[in-house]
Amino acid sequence: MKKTALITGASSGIGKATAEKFAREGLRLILCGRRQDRLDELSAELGKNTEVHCLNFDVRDKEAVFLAIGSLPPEFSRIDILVNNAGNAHGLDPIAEGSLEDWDAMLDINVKGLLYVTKAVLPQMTERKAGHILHIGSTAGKEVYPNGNVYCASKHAVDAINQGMRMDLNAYGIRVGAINPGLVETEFSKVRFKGDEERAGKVYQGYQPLLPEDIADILYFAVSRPPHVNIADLVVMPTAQASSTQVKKDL
Ligand code: NDP
Ligand code: 8X3
Repeated sequence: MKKTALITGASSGIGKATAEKFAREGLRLILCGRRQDRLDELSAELGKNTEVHCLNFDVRDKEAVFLAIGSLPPEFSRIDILVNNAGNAHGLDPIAEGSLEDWDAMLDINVKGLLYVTKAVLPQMTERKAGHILHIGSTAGKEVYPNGNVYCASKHAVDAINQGMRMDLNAYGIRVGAINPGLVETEFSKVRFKGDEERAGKVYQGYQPLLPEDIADILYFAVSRPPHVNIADLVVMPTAQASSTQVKKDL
């Protein structure tokens, strides 16, 4: 039977590439994000291959999250796969200089938003005793780097939530896992540096970063394993990267 996947943050980067990969593989899709024009464009393209439904909500807004997911038409209301991908870094400042707005954004989106979406999707999974939840964590959830403070904290929280959720949903047979990428060239650094394209571009210069498609392929690998196989926690970096602070650059 055709599976349905809900992807948060489908309007760019890893989420968009995942939607494209899943569509090529014939999954039914629920695309989530705030930029409606991006969602419309992607939906029109992927709609040539599969059924697509778009939901526009800010993951920080818990009422909007529950309203949107509760409003799904019957053909999309059985969600087999949830990809908790929406998130970003905001700023890269020493703790004494960090902005409260940036800290709120990272904790509210990357941690609380992920929880709200999961809470809204879970009841039909626990009822059916089936489902698959994949979190996009980060190497920042495995190690802390200078000035990464709150972003790293948010991704360490995702790591803890991934482990806790796997334990709590074990009795239901629901698969829970995380893919933790290192440096992937997306709009991530543009958002982190508040639109400064030059500074963002430098993050990916002098080496081959991961592409969002590399992560999409891994996510599809995870969801296409037989039911007894759960990719619980996977770290993936560009070959040029050895840790958050060690990247071999040819500059
Ligand atoms: P992008 O900036 O390209 O994509 C981020 C996505 O998240 C967008 O689709 C955006 O959609 C969505 N999003 C952001 N804030 C909100 C919000 N408040 N409500 C709803 N959706 C939101 O970056 P990436 O693709 O790189 O990031 C995806 C995930 O991957 C994030 O969790 C990030 O932390 C993680 N990651 C990224 C790495 C990298 O190097 N790029 C490495 C490791 C992890 P919209 O603006 O339309 O709402
Ligand atoms: C994104 C990768 O190294 O900027 O999570 O934290 S990094």
